[in-house]
Amino acid sequence: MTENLHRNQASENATGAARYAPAGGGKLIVLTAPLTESIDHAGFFIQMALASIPQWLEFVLDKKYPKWREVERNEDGTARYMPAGVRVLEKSLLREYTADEVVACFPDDLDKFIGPNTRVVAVSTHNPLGVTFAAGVYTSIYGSSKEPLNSIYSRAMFDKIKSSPYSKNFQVIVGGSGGWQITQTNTFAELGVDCVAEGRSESADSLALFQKAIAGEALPREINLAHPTSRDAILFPDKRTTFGVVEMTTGCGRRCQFCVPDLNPQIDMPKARIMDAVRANVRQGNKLISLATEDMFIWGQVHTDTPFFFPNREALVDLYTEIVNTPGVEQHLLSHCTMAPFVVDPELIRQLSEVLLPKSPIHLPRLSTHPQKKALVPLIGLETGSVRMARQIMPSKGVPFSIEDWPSIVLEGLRVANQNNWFPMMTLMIGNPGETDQDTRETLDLVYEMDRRGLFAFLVPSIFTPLHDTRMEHQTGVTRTRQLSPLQWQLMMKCWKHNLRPGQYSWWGPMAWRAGSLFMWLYRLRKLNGPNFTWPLMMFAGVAPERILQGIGKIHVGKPLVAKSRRELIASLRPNYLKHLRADNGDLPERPSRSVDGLPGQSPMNFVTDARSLKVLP
Ligand code: B12
Ligand code: SF4
Repeated sequence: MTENLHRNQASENATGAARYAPAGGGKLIVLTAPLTESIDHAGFFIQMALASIPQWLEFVLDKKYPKWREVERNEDGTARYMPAGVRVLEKSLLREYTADEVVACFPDDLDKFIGPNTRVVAVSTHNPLGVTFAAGVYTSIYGSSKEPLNSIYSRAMFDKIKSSPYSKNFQVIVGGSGGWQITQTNTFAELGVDCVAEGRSESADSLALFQKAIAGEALPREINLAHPTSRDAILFPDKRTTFGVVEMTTGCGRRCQFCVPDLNPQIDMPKARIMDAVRANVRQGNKLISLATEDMFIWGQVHTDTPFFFPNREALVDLYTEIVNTPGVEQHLLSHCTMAPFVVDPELIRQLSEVLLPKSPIHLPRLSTHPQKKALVPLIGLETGSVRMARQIMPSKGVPFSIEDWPSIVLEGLRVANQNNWFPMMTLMIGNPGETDQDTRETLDLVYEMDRRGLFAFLVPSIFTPLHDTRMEHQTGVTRTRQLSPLQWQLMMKCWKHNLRPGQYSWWGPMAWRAGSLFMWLYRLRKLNGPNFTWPLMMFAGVAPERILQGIGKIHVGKPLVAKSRRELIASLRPNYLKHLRADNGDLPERPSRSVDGLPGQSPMNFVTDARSLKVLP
């Protein structure tokens, strides 16, 4: 390595800065991530809030979580926990460099590690500028600035790196799923970033990039790093990660047009390696584990003889049981999944609830029937209630069922979910390219139908964001909240009204919301969001019954939906899918009168009835 040579250069370049030199001259490679993406002690939701609210509302977080900025450090000042992306990158670099050359620290501690010896400062980031979905939208509703808190803290971190007295000696490489935001906004110079790397750090290209930076060679502004194509090539960190994140799968397979993670190969990680990473987290003091995935239900069913959208019940229950029973794991949080598996295998959901509820840190006293009022809150994409729009942007979202049945899949899946104390956080996209008022009306119909049936999910609407590299990258929909139509605003506000339902049992709850929202409207929001916002806000505030607001033509009250039951959805399946359904869930069709697709006529005996007929666990 050319390290010594460069250390000499460093001392020349940094003469004026020598007095700031950290002990030992600093580290060759310093890894970091924004504080707002590294904290984990206040729970998943604080990070989501940080990604969505403007700076002037920071006091709310400070009040609720007065210690949210306090993070834990190891004795040497390095970070005790870091986002999983930093940890995998660290592990990847440790294949080539020594533990003394690579360090991962919080932004506040950068001065302790960046010194004359430093050649690379590598930043991992999820959402540095807050331009992704469900982030910018809420700041633009509530704030004069469009920047969410997350972006303010990321910019402060970049400023700190840029203003380092040793900045001439090192190059700044940014990676992680939010790197594209820097490329797309062309903020390289402003943030002091030399290179944005897209892709995984395990690849040979990634090591070559670091070698180049260490050799002092100019880096490309943008580079694509290959994604491993096999499960064995994925590295698992043996250090503690933020939220105890351990990778479970990559890719998805449902091929939604707007989705970034779906562009990655569909891989499910070996159980043994997941468990090693779980134990490593626990050893280092983490009590919380969460498996990172786009759809937890594909795990154990990737590249098998069964299509991935028929979950491998035994494998999943076994994996989660072992995780939550690992000594030291006190809490477990779900990340992402999809809706159709709730309809495909309700018994899987029941069994997972038994395993997972006792370790869930989430309590929803108004909703849960669990003795301790625990609940499971996975993230699920609802996106739209319009079949026309769903067909266009996510034709396979509901497989094995047809996308024509999307509203029924959502209602039936949510019924199964709620029955088992799962209250998902469901994202919706408003202002998709080509979205008509009729599409918005149909989404409103679905949300009203949820209410009518007493179903509950936390509905998180956001404005369509064309994410880089996706199949919709070059399409534009609504780009600013002021462009939203009255119906789109109504959908946004109806979702939030629905979300407040469980909080409205007290006599004072609805009154407080009414008064608060009217005050906010008078004080700030009517100017910010324009006239289309007025009546949706009045509906949200409950100034008059919705029927009256509809009568005077100001809102659309959702029509009752006739939805298919589980039995009817199953009856509509392609016949060759029926063999993958489990008989213990019921609702299977009786023996069809004739054979289809050359298969013998099905009777319930032909369906999978017990674990012995299933594949070997991964
Ligand atoms: C767990 C998770 C969360 C958790 C925890 C996040 C955390 N800080 O640890 C929570 C729930 C809090 C969360 C919140 C949000 N999330 Co999130 N989250 C994930 C999830 C499921 C896993 C992330 C992960 O740890 N993966 C495992 C690690 C190993 O992967 P990685 O970080 O990508 O790192 C690899 C490479 O990127 C690369 N790499 C990483 N860093 C670096 C650095 C360098 C220098 C190099 C060379 C390479 C490199 O190497 C690593 C592997 O080798 C992903 C989906 C996914 N499967 O990735 C979504 C995802 C990243 N989240 C997303 C979003 C939108 C958000 C929110 C904005 C949502 C919201 N509106 O609230 C917030 C933002 C939070 C914030 N503070 O700003 C999107 C990002 C979309 C995008 N591309 O912009 C994703 C992709 C989900 C999706 N389906 O679209 N999230
Ligand atoms: S279901 Fe979710 S993860 Fe899968 S392709 Fe669609 S949006 Fe992406």
